Amino acid sequence: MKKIRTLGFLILGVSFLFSCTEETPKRPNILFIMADDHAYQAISAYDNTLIETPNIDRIANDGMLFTNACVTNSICAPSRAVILTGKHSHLNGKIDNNFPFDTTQMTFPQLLQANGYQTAMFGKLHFGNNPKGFDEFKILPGQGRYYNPEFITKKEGKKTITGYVTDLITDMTINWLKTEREEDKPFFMAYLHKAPHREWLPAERHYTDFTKRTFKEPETLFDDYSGRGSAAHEAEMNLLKHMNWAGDSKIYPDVMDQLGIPETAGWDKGAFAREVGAMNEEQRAAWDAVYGPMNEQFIKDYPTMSQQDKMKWRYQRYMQDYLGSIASVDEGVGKVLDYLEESGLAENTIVIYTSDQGFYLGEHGWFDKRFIYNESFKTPLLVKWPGVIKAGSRNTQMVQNLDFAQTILAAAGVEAPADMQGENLIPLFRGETENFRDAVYYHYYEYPAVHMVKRHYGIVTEDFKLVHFYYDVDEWELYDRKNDPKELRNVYNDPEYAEVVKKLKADLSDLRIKYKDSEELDQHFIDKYKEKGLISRGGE
Ligand code: SGN
Ligand code: CA
Repeated sequence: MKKIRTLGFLILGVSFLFSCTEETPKRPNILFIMADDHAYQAISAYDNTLIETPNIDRIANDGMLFTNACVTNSICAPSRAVILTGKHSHLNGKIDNNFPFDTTQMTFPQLLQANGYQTAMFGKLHFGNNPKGFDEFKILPGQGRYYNPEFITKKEGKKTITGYVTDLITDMTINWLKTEREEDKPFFMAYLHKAPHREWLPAERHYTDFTKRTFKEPETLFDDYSGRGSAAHEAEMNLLKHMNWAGDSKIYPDVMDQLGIPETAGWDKGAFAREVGAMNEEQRAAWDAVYGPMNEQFIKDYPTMSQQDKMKWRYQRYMQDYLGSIASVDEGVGKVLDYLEESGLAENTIVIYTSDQGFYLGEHGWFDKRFIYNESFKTPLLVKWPGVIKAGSRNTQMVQNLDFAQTILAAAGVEAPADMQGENLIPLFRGETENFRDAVYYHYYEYPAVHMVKRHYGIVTEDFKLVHFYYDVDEWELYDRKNDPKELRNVYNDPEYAEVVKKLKADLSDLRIKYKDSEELDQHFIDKYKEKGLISRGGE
């Protein structure tokens, strides 16, 4: 009798197991695509004034475009640390590009791997140490190079590979999907582009087309920062004053000498030598064939150019190379999406496209990022998940890169550690928009450092942005996002906004408590910074 009962239970158990596997959908693959410094203004799904990105747009056409996605700390390595740990910078400790990432922390890829996912990472990580939780990786050391870059590989040590970085990363990604993917496991792939990070070198096939184009100037190109505090005035991100002539605008060092143009920064010509100097003879000849005539023209024009002409010229040169380097990112994304479709993987693969932060494309006369102001605070986010996200949908809520870890873990059916601080975005994917946060917290630290953007933290709601700049100043700014979308008027001292300031200060204080940030921690990171004697150039 006992035996029969046991057998009965066994059969029941086995059939239950089978019915489970029949009904439970296969766990989704996850393709996480991130470009470095890719502004939403340079993705046509957001705005096609500057460039068409038909392939990146496919993700939004087949899925969801987030129009209010933002970061918690607008700079490269800290953003990546927030993404991997699901914790704000003050808790994961990677407050800027210099402090090392504490690798004893739990990151979501480790959890995916431990729960049966096959994991791979190709491209730019920028941590100073190797990623944990990956079966395979090939990453660039630090910032990496555009031409003939070196890679740190998990299995073959360091390798220098001939070619153009964006295309190499794309090839590695597709190659892994084709030849190394294990059919019986879901995968997590981190496909991470260096482009369009400074010094913005396009692929050869885009030189001619992009250097001929003229781009629409932003309305605030000649911003004088009146109506704002000392942080905007003192930032060193101006296209005319702070962009390198050789390294960024690609004026040959000897042409600078001939025209008597001094280096902008101590590494101006050095950056040119590092990037353009890494080309082989053939690549260099192709580059010179286009950038040589551009230099010739500049020699003729420069002596009669006004300051305003120079600013306009700088903007066009910047956009030609920045957007030119995005063209190959878009092509690469297209190839990977095509492969997913051809192989039948697309149906059960979540595709996420984002950047480590936003970027200024001449707005306020700037390049670079760091500020809580819109162009650097916001980040692109496009997500496709067949069967879950309705094609062509849009979400306007305040989602953050802080939310990625928990969202990805939830999609994989893996429980997120209780100390992660983000939100699971899957209800938003399904179109359920109730009970989601209505304010986000932001904190930037890397100061004094390259670009000289002061330390600040703040709260952002759909309607307002309240910011506190500290360390060597004690200044507050308030922006009315609805009535002043370009953020040109600090209304902090305007009596009409006194109530708003009072309420937002209280909310900001609550957010600091909620996320476990504090004045003691602000001071702790200042002390650590001073101890190290850091004046950073951004983690070379
Ligand atoms: C380098 C760049 C900076 C940039 C930092 C950080 N200068 O230092 O413009 O802000 O990287 O960028 S460069 O002349 O050396 O290119 S980040 O994306 O890695 O945070
Ligand atoms: Ca970046």
